[in-house]
Amino acid sequence: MSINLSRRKLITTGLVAAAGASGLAAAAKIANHYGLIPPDCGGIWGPGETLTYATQRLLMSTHSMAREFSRSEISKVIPVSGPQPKTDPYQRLLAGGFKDWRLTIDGLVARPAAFSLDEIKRMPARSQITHQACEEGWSFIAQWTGIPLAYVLNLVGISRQAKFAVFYAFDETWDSLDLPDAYHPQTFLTYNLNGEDLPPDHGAPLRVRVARQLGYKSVKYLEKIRFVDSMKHVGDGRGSISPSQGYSWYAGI
Ligand SMILES: Nc1nc2c(c(=O)[nH]1)N[C@H]1C(S)=C(S)[C@@H](COP(=O)(O)O)O[C@H]1N2
Ligand SMILES: [Mo]
Repeated sequence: MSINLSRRKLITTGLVAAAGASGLAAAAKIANHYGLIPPDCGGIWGPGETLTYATQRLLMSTHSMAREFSRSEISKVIPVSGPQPKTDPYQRLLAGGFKDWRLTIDGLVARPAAFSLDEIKRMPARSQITHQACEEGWSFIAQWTGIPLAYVLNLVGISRQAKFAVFYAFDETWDSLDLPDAYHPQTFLTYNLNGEDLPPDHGAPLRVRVARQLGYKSVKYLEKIRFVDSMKHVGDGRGSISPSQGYSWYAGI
């Protein structure tokens, strides 16, 4: 542990020193050596993104926890960003109470699966009362109930080559998490918000909840999770829809 910590400190010091002394590109080189390059590193903010992601990964234990709140702190108003898809097949599934909806899990897994909502609700549930912040400046505290994503990862058996979990939604949104964040104990698949079934505008029937990153990482209207070894050939290769909208793939807070 102490070896790990001092090694981590050394690398971080190196990163920060390099960033100051010879520019961000040198920091990116160090991060690359340790496998800490985010998928969107090629953009104009690339070296900066790398520094943020690598420094967070090295400074914080991968299991450092987001703050949890008490019931009395739950927000009265919960804004919506990205309302329910108006298109088929989402509206058809919604009209049918999501009986025909399945969460597909495929890619680099030992046992690909297609779980129904009932099957997911029978898995061991957990709750968290956490803060969700939108990149546009508003935020709220709410209670989310569902299953830790780690539970599902263990069910399907992630292969050793897998490095990212990619989330696909019924709208055009897609995003990904690296495996440390996918396995993080506060990363949930949730079907219940403040004690009620997840309302359609908040992501019914199932959404991701990523407590340690900005709201846009918490993908709503989930359809599929795919495990891949690289983000290079997924979408435009930058890890999520966010870089094309001016936001970084890694949105740690
Ligand atoms: N599928 C999908 N997921 C999404 C979005 C979206 O438009 N589509 N918006 C994101 C953004 S920008 C934020 S801030 C949160 C908002 O969650 P809320 O609408 O439940 O408050 O959902 C995120 N997940
Ligand atoms: Mo957002």
